[in-house]
Amino acid sequence: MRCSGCGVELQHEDPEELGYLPELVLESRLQAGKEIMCRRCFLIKHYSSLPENDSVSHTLDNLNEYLKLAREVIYVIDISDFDGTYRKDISQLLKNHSVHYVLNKIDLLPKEVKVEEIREWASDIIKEPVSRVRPVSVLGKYGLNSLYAYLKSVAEEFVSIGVTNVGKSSLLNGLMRSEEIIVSRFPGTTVEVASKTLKNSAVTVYDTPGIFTNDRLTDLMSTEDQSRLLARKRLKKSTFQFHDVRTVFLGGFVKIDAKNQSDPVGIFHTFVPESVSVHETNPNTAAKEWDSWFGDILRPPFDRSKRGKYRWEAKEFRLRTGQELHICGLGWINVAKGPLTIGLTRPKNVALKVRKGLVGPKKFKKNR
Ligand SMILES: Nc1nc2c(ncn2[C@@H]2O[C@H](COP(=O)(O)OP(=O)(O)OP(=O)(O)O)[C@@H](O)[C@H]2O)c(=O)[nH]1
Ligand SMILES: [Mg+2]
Repeated sequence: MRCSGCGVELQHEDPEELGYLPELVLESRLQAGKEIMCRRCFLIKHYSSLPENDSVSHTLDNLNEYLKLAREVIYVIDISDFDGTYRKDISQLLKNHSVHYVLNKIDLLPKEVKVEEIREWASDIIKEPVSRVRPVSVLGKYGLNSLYAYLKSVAEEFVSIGVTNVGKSSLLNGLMRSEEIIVSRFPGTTVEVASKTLKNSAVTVYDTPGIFTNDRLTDLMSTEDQSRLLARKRLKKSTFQFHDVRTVFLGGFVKIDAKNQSDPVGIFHTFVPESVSVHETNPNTAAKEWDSWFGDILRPPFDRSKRGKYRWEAKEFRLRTGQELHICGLGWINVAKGPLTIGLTRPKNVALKVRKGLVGPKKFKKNR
C-alpha cells in the first residue's frame, strides 16, 4: 500500500526510513475511512513541519533516471529566481528531449512587468520559441487552462522536472484541479515519482522530486529558514538614488557597495522576498557593524549565527542602465540609471549572474 501524499510504499519497521506508518495507526485509519499517509506527509500537511534529521536529497543522477519516463519534458522554473532555477547543468541533460518551459510564480513579479514581456525575455535567454515558454502562477490561478490545452495538443506523456520548491507538485495539482499531491514550503517535499492523468484527457504527467542545488543562497540555510525566506507575495522593491557611493545590505548575506559612474545620479532597484531586510548605510558603518547586525537587523539569517561561519567573496561588476545582477536564491539588482560599479560581497558558493533586465529601465518612472 502506498502513501496518498507522496506515493512511497508504506512500511511499519523503520521510523527513520521513508514511508513509515505505525501498523496500529494504519489499521485505525483504514477502519475510520481516513486518508492513509506516511508520517512524513502527515507532519508536512497537518503540522507544516518535517521530521527531524530529514535527509532526503535528489541529484542530477536521479534526474537522469526520471528523464527516462518520457520524451516530452515540462521544465518548471521559478521566475522569481530565474537564474537559480533555470540551470545549465539541468539543460545539458535535456538535449535528447523535447522541452516545454513553465515559468511559475509570476504573481511574485512587479505588477508593471507584463506577462508577454516575461515570456519574450525568457525565450530570448533560453533560445526557444515563445510558444514553448509558458508563464503561469499556480497560486494566482493564471495560465493553467492554456497550459492544459497546450499540453493536450502536444503529446500524451510528460515528465515534470526542476529544482526543489519551484512548484512542480503544485502545478500538477493545479492542472488536475485537486490537492492530491503533497506540497509544502520545504525543499525536498516530493520524495518519489508520481504519475497522474489529467481530467478529461489522455495526458499523463509524472511529478518528480526536486533536484537539490548548492549555489543558491537558500542552500546555506536550514530547511526551516528556507521556508521562512520563500516569497509569499510580490517581491519587495526598494529604490536607491545617489550621487557618489552607497552601501546596501540585502539581509545579512549580501552587501552591495555601489559607486555612481553616471551624471549626476545613479539609480538602482532591488527585488527580494518580503522576509529579507533591506538596509542602507554608508561604507564605514557597514564595515563596522556587519558582524553585530548579522541575524539581528539584517535577516536572513533568522538567528544570531556568526558571520565567520561562512566563506565570503567580493566581486565587482560594471553595469549599464537596464542590466540586472541576479543573486541566486535571493533576488536581484536592477540598474535604472547607470553605469554603476557594484561591488557585491556574499558567501562564496552563491552564484551571481549578470543579465538583460527583466524589468525595463523606464518601468518605474512614474512612481519615483
Ligand atoms: N507565490 C507562489 N508560490 C507558489 C506557486 N506555486 C507554488 N508555490 C509555492 O511554492 C512552494 C513549493 O511548492 P511545491 O509544489 O511543493 O514545489 P515542488 O517543486 O514540488 O518542490 P519539491 O517537491 O520540494 O521539489 C509551496 O509553498 C507552494 O505554495 C505560485 O504560483 N506562486
Ligand atoms: Mg514536489
